[in-house]
Parts: sequence; structure tokens; C-alpha cells
Amino acid sequence: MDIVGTTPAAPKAIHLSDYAPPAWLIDTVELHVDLREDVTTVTSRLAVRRNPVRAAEGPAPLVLDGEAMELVSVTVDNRLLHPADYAVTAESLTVPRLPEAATVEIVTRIKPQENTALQGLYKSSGNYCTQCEAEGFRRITYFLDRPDVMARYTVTIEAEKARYPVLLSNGNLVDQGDRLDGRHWARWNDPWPKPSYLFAMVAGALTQVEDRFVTRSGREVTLRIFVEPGNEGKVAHAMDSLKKSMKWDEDAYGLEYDLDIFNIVAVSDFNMGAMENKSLNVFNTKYVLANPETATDTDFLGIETVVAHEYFHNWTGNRVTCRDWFQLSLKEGLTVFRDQQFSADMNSAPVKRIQDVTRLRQVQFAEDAGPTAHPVRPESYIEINNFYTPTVYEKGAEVLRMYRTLLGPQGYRKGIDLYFQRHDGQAVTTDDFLAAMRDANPDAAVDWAQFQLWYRQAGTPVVEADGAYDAASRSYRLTLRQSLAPTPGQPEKAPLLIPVALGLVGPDGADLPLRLEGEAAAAGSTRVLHLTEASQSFTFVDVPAAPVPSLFRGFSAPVRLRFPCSDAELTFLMAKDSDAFNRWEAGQTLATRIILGMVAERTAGRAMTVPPAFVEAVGATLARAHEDRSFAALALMLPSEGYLGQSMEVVDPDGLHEARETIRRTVGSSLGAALRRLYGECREDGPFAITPEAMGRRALKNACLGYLMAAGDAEAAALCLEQYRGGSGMTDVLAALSLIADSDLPEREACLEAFATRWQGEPLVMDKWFTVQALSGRPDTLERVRRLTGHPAFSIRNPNKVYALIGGFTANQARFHAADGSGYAFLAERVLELDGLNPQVASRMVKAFARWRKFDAGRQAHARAQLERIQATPGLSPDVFEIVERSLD
Ligand code: 0A1
Ligand code: ZN
Repeated sequence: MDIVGTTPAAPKAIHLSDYAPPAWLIDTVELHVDLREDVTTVTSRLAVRRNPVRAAEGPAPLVLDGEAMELVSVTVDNRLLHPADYAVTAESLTVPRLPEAATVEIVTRIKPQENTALQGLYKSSGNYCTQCEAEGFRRITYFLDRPDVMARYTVTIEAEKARYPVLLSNGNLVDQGDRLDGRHWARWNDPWPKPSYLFAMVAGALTQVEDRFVTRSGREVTLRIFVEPGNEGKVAHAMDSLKKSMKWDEDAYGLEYDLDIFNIVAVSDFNMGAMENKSLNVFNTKYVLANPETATDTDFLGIETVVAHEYFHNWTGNRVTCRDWFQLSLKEGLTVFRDQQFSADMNSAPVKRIQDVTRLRQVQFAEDAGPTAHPVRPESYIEINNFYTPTVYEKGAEVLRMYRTLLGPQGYRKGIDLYFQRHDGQAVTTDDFLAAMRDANPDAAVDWAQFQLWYRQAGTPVVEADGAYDAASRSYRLTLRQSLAPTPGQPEKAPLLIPVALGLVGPDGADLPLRLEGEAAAAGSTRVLHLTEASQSFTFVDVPAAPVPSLFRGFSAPVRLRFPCSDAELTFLMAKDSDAFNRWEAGQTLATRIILGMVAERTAGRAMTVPPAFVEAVGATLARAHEDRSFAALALMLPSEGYLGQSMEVVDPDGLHEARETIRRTVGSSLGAALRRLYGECREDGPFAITPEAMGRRALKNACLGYLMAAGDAEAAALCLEQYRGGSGMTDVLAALSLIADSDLPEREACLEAFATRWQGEPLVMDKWFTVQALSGRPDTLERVRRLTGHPAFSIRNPNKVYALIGGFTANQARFHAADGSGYAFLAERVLELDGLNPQVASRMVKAFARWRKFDAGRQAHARAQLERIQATPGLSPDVFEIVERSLD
């Protein structure tokens, strides 16, 4: 059989400005999928009609998207076409001369068993599953594979019953039956029109766990989670998270589920976290399977968030979808914001905010400062799969948060309600969303045209603040200046509307009343200023004493703040600020300042010393730790090497690593007694549970253990080994193992080996084993990682394994950026190996090179050589091609 090759012609860019509505619409799709071991045959019957909005242009041919398939036949209104009546290329099928409306039947053949890209229909652990976002449906059948074409689907799946007893698709099961030859079939109908990217089907030998949820209007929904047999015992947390999400969306957004079934299927080969296909979510096993023995607290929280995220898409993404892929943040930014709100409500809101901001700064700020920087609503792309980025997701969520900060919770909710009222069942744009927010809040003093720039301008704004207190007039004048550096394709930037939530902290630590010059009365202890100009001053009056300003409370805008306050003021805010986020932030700012200072010392050839005041501040954090242990654990966390590097003109990965380690060692030895005491308290306090309190206790305990191990004394090593061996639960075991893997303890190899032996049957646990080794700061890490690519538990075809080992290694700043270029050479080899198998994963890996220009000349030369080597390789996927081109630009 001749399958049209996957290598497209020279990759070309798609532009937002070229958007045109489709010439044809598809009202219904009847799919028949005949699954056989050698080949799968797909018969698709489409009810197509000309799009009235394009009528003026005259009759356009029907051009359907399709890739990597064999076309068998095309029938129009029951008349079989001769191949001369249509045209096929590697990417399309064109049928000219159709009437106004027609029924087009297309038969194609595909080979899911050979699909390593994991897009379209593929096999994972012997089961069939699909991934259609963004453009995978065109690998199943020819179609108008774009989100503004919404159709009703009826899907019949046929397969051998013994091997594939479970047959699933979107919507409701409407019929099923057995054939005489051992095969069976099931027919599903989804009553809701949807874009093709939300289509899904699954066929396999899966077991199910069932539960139910009654919606607030009384609809009883059957909830099922399908997993490979043997994993039934690990889905309780996911199921619980699903029910909580359904309830929360009703309470917080007034949104109710709209079908009688909600299915989740967990598969072990999946490029991303999960996928929100209508009523048939497909999940990476990582975000479904967990019990305390195999999963860490981070895993449990991740499951809660991702289950919620996919469920929330049912309204924000599915009921109202994107007009085109430039609008991706319409659904992703909004849905991430919603899952952040949900997780904040389920756990601790400040802790969740700190975690989200940490991630934003680590990955999104880095993206915004490099060659792949793009706006939340990009203007062009070569490969849409490259745009599932931290900017579209996480910065997009910050934009949503800013709407809420500017409008208040009620104004925000009014905007959301109007958005659904206007656009339910439509495919719309971020401009439509903004218009709903605007129109629902006619009295809000928001310059919407300026706010829109958050979608259009790439880059992270820098806000410089300066304050002066005048005792005579009892006034405090705050001056704020904003700037935004050029990013690729955007040399000039305009000032943004930046919401600045702030407070003024008085000498006793209490918030001072906030009255701006000209106002009749003070308004609250935190208020939101609108920074709209390049430079703007705000004068507060009736200020009884010189305050310390607490700026961007709760991180009210995704900016970098530069405020020249003293170390003493930072220590003061760490202890006193009423805003928990800014208490944490003050500590991070202080730590950053000290670490960068130490790196400068080292560069100047002097010894690095840790200021005693810093150690004291950490001591104060330990002393207060019992007040909120989760918060204390985060307050003890030093900024990561990756984030610190963003503040350096030329990144010095070795200096940063050494400075950070020196602080860890110094704190560990200077505060040993307090750390040991706290460690002991946390260990003894309470039984094992997955609650915010218990998780906080473990996080704090493990933060203490980390510092103690950094000090390197025998007592700490004994504690760590004891925790590893006797640990109840993966959180503690893995925390100990990470420290052991990073150490020179003689027990190191034996512990790593024992772990692998114990967990060889659990792929998700083995992922952790790969990661702890890849993240080790030891000098032999690369050698070990190389060796591990040959380990029987590793497979370059499994995305989770690649992310765990190779992704883990690229996150290891000191080792990946080794001065001799060995880390870069290793990554280039893996990228080229991956590109032939799974371009999407290859492209995600190659992004680790993106910031290469931030390093010294020697490292730059090595990185450039590897990027050029990749670029020169024939047959590169558009995915990797696009990232490499941008990186070298
Ligand atoms: N929409 C999903 C993420 C997703 C995107 C692309 C995928 O394959 C190319 C898979 C999943 C989400 O936001 O959860
Ligand atoms: Zn999403």
C-alpha cells in the first residue's frame, strides 16, 4: 500500500492577517473506523454546504486537509468519482464542481501501529487512541481540519472483540453489536457540534472505575476512568478531583456539565499532559495514576489541576471554541486561569500563587527574553504545535487575572456571563472575549485598547519604582516607569496598562491607609493603580510615617520589578508584609541580590561569603515556620539557577551553581540545630495524608533535610538514608533519593539500584528515577545520562521518558551548559534521533538551545555549532526547523 509520505514541502508560515472564513461548512460527519492489525480503514460521510458568508466569491472547490494517508475512494452524492475528478497532494484533497450542498464520502487507509508521532490515530500499549489537537484529525481522514468548522459527529468503531473490548468515542453510546467473526462494533453520537480537534476515539483492553455526579439542575452524570488492567487502584484521586472540579465550576462560574457521560482514558504514550476531547478526555497516565506509594505530593497536586483544567475546557474551549489557532490563548489562558483559581480554592491560595509565579518566571520569562518570544496572540507560525507555549498558557492566564484585578470579582463574572451569552456554540477570538468584558462593564475606567496590547506585544515589561516620603507634608510620592525591550519582529513597543496592586507598610508592620492626592477618603489597605504611561507618579497623602511600599501584591502583573530598597527593608517586608506573596517575594529578592553578588565576587577572583544577615533572615523564617509550613517551605527555597541566570548580562552557570551551593552549605551548617529540630517536629507531627497541612509538613521537612545534607555532616546523611529506607510515601523517598543522588555518599549507587529494582514495573516511578539522576549536580552526570539512554526502562519513543531523562538533563543548568559543549552535543544527537520519530517532542527538546546567546563566547560557539548541525540535517520536521531557524536568526 502506498501511504503518502509525511515530509511536507518547504515549511511555510501561516499569518493571522490571512484569516478567511472557510468556503465550505460541514454539518454532520458519519465516521466508520474499521480497526485491523495490518491496516485501518476509515470511511467518512460528510454533509457539506457552501458557506453563505463566502457566496459572493463564486463557487470555490472543496479543499480538504489530509496527511500521511492512502486515499481509496471519493464519492459525491452516491456517485463514485474517477481519480481524474479530484486532485490529491501530500497535504490536501481537492474536489471541484460541487453543488451548493452535497454528501461526500471518502475512504482512506492508515496505519496507526506505525504512528510514532502520536498525532492522529495511534497505538499505546496495544490500545488504539487519538490525539487530534491541533491538526491531527487530518491524519485520520480528509477534512476541513480547522476549529471554525463545527460539525455533529456519529462514529462507528469496529474491532476484534477479544483484543479491543472497549470502544469509545465522544458523546453518547447509541448502539452496539457483535459480528459472527469475533469482531464487534459500537456507535457513538455527540449531540454538540464541535471542531475536529475535539474528536476522539479509543479501542482497547481497559478496565474502568465508575462513579457519578449529580449536577445542580439534577442531571446524573456517569463518570468513568479507563486504565490498563492493574491500575484500577490508582485512580481515586483523579476521580475525586473530577467531582470537585464539576462542583467548583457550578459554584464559581455557574457552569454545568452538558452530557450524561464523562469519560477519561489514561494512556502511557502521550505528547502532552492531557486533552479535553468532548466527553472523552485522553490523559497522560502521569496525570491520572497515583497512590501515596508511587506518587509525590507534587504529582497529586498536578493531577488535581490537570483533571480540573481538562474538565473546565468543556465550557472554555469546547462550548465556545477558537476561530483559528492564533486564538489559542482564548481557551488556554482562560482555562489555566480557571484551574489556578480552582487549585487555590482547594489548597492554600498564597502557596498556589507562589508556585504559579515561580513557574511563570522560570519558563515564560525565559521564553519572552529569547528568540522564540511571541505575543499571547501570535501573528504567524510555521508549525502550530510549537505554540503550545508558556506564553500562550501561563502568560495568557496572567492576562485573565489582570481582567479580574481591574474589574473586581463581580465585574469579571459579569464579563464571563456575557461572553457565554453571546458566544455559546461559536468559534471566536480574543477580541470577542475582550469585547464581552468591556461591554459587561461599561462603567469601568479601563482603557481597553491599551489593555489589548497584552495580547499583541511580546516581552516582559520592566517596571522601575522609586519612592520618596516627605515628612513635612506627610505625603509619599511613588514614581513608576515602564519599558519593554524589543522582541523578534517587534522593535517598537507602546506602554501597557499595568495593574499595580500595592500597599504602604508602616513602621510597625501595619498597612497604612491609602489616600491619593485629590481624593476625599482613603480606600483600603491594598489598592490597584493603573500604570498607563511610560512614567507616572502617584502621591499618597495623610501618610503618618515613612512607609515601605509593598508593590505588585499577589504579583498583580507579569512584570519584572526594579525597586532600589535596602536589604533591611526587604527583611522587614519578609517579616511584616500583610501580603503573603510579597513576604515570599521579599525573601527571593534578597536571596537573588546576595547570590548575584557572590557570583560577582567569584568572577573577581575573591572568595564568596554569605552575609550573616541573610543567614539570620533564614533563621527567622525557621522560627516562624510553624505558622504556615507550606509557606515556610517555599520561603526557604532559593531562586533556581535558571531564573537567576535571567538577571545576568552573561549567564555564568558555574558561578551560579557554586554560589547557590555555598549558601545552602552555609545555612545548613550555621542553622543546623534549628533545621534538625524543625525536621524532627515535622516528621513526628501527624499521620500520612494528602491534605494541604500534611503536604506542607512534608515540604518543610524536606526543605530542612536539603539544607542539612548540603552541610554534609554524617548526622544529616544518616537522617537522609533513614528517610529513604523507611520513608512512608514517595514524596519522602524521592526527596531523600534526590539528595543521595546528588551526594558522594558511599551508599549512593546501592540506593539508586535498589530503587530501580523495587520500581521497575512502574513506568511513572522509573521516570522519577531517570530525572533525579539527570538533575544531579555531580560532574559525571552527562556520562550517566548517556548510559541511561540505553537502560531497558528507557525508550526514546515514550515522551514521558524523554521529558524525564533528556528534559531533566537540559534543566540541569550547570551540566547541560558545560563549558566544553558536551551537553549541547548530547542534546543535538537526541533531537536528531527524535525528529524522525516524534517531531513534537523533538521540538520541545530543541527549545533548550533557545537562550544560547545569553552565554559566554565559548559556550555560544558550541551551541551554535550544534544548532547549525541540526539545521543542516536533511528532512527536518517543520517543528524543529522553525525553532532552529528562530534560534539562529
Ligand atoms: N489542549 C490540551 C493540550 C494539548 C495540546 C496539544 C496536544 O497534542 C498536540 C495535546 C494536548 C490542554 O490544554 O490540556
Ligand atoms: Zn488546555
